[in-house]
Amino acid sequence: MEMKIREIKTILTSPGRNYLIVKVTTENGITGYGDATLNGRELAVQSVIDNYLRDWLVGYNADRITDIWQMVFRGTYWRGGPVFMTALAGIDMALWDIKGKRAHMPLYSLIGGRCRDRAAVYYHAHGTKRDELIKRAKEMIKTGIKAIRYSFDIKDMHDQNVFYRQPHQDIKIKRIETDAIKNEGMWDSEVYIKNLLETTQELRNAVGTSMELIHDVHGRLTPIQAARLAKELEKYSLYFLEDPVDSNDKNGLQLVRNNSSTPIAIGELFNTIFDCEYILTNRLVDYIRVDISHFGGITPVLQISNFADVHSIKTAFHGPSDISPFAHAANIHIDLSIPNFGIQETFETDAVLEDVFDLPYCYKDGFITITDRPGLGVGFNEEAAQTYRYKKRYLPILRDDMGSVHNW
Ligand code: KDG
Ligand code: MG
Repeated sequence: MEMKIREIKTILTSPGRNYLIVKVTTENGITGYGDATLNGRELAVQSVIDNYLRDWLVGYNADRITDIWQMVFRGTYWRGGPVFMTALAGIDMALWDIKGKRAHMPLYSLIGGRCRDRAAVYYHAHGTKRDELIKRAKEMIKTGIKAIRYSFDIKDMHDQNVFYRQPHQDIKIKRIETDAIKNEGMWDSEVYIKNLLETTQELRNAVGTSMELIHDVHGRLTPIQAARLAKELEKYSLYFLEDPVDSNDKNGLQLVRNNSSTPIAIGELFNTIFDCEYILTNRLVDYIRVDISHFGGITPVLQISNFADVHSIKTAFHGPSDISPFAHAANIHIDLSIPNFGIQETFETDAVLEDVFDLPYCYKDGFITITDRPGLGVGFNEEAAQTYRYKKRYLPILRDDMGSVHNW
């Protein structure tokens, strides 16, 4: 069923934080939207779409999603990389949105139909002090939340007060630069490991077994440090430990695996199926958590989910606040329709987001469901989006006590 692409447009908006949205319109006026947000590199992705993909893809048949995906990925020789794959993801999601709108079907129906009624989610819980984190976790249990990713500011990083921060949270950080959008923090892995073990013990004692606990190391440890940590954490029964080592270090991951039974999740930095292949075939992880916007979109995420299933590995797709509701909705449609879904990462939605996006999903008792609106099901108010102006912002940098740059 031929239906040509008439227009491809990018929209930058910042309701609470920056998002890059792709809008694809067909010759008969059907519009589809996708997420092409890459935190800190939004303008680079926008340039790939506006200066390269747009003129090329206009005139192609919007129905042929796999062919367009193959053409852009395989056909262009210089494949991969986060900027390019995020641009491709934005287009891919918009084309699936169009297909759903044409068929009058939600995405989950198009890709095989529901396997389940609702999907389990985990939220972020952060405390600038340990008792704040524990208080927060207890409050979350009362609201029905059943799983959290916990993080905290680390004290005593060389006696320099609060240094460490999660980049997506507005907490105090030492500013080395005067420019408000460039931040540097200090990192000491041994201080971190000690703080993490103490915090995990207190948190587990406080919440008992009524809450699943997840921690994200962000690849900041050496393989031997990560192996020691994963082993020590066994007694607290984490749901999973995320990115214990640099995700490119497959042998490092193997060392962690050989030394501990703490479940492992990895994947948000991967951009192609080839980045995951060794890890999945060798069963080095229990959960694959690729990011739909940085992995090329719905088409390759379905492929990697099937590939993981063959190896008895479940999914836990990346779902932080720095990807837009189009990506979150796409995640949820997939969560509901693949056999090997594990858990979905999410965050507490800022009300300002709903000035721009009409969300089709809703959270209840630690689970998420989605409406049966066609396509991705997300409403987008373009006029409102224009009023939230893009603000340039860099991701922070970590240094050790010698001043050397540490893994992010
Ligand atoms: O932009 C960086 C974030 O996406 C990342 O810090 C979030 O690690 C993350 C997670 O697991 O959600
Ligand atoms: Mg992570």
